[in-house]
Amino acid sequence: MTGYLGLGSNEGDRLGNLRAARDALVGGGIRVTGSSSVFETEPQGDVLDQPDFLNACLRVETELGPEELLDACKAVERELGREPGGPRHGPRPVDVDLLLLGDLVWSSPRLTLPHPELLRRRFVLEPLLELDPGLRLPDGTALSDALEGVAGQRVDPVGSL
Ligand code: PH2
Ligand code: MG
Ligand code: MG
Repeated sequence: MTGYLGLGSNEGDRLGNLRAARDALVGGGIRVTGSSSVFETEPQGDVLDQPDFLNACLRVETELGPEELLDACKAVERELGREPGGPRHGPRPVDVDLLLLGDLVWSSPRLTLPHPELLRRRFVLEPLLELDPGLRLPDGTALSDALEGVAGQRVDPVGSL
């Protein structure tokens, strides 16, 4: 199945952290088939007073189920030095979010698919649309239709992953 992951970092060597996360994801049933550009982005969410993020997205191919893929993302976060239980939405060396997995609609205590914030965050829409301009949610919503509503969020391409 094809999945999409969001990478984010706003602590330490931000670009190095994103690259290390991509490298660490490979293997264990995950193949990376696409990497977006890297974008410098202003913080969104509950904590606005924190450093700018670097964000990027990956397209992956996997036979893992959603909870197993989430486990793999969390393992990479821990491997790269993120302490579990930090403030929600606060600064982090690396954040690996599962955004979409095929046409799966999923809701469990630890995982909601598609990612509930996806259409409200320009820092995931821009890299996802760069990877696949025609990408749609399982319900048919085109991601490109959401861009207009988030145009005010600062997201600047800064290079390649
Ligand atoms: N991640 C958050 C909260 N806010 N803002 C930006 N720009 N980029 C992020 O990756 C991000 C955020 C929680 O995971
Ligand atoms: Mg996140
Ligand atoms: Mg996360």
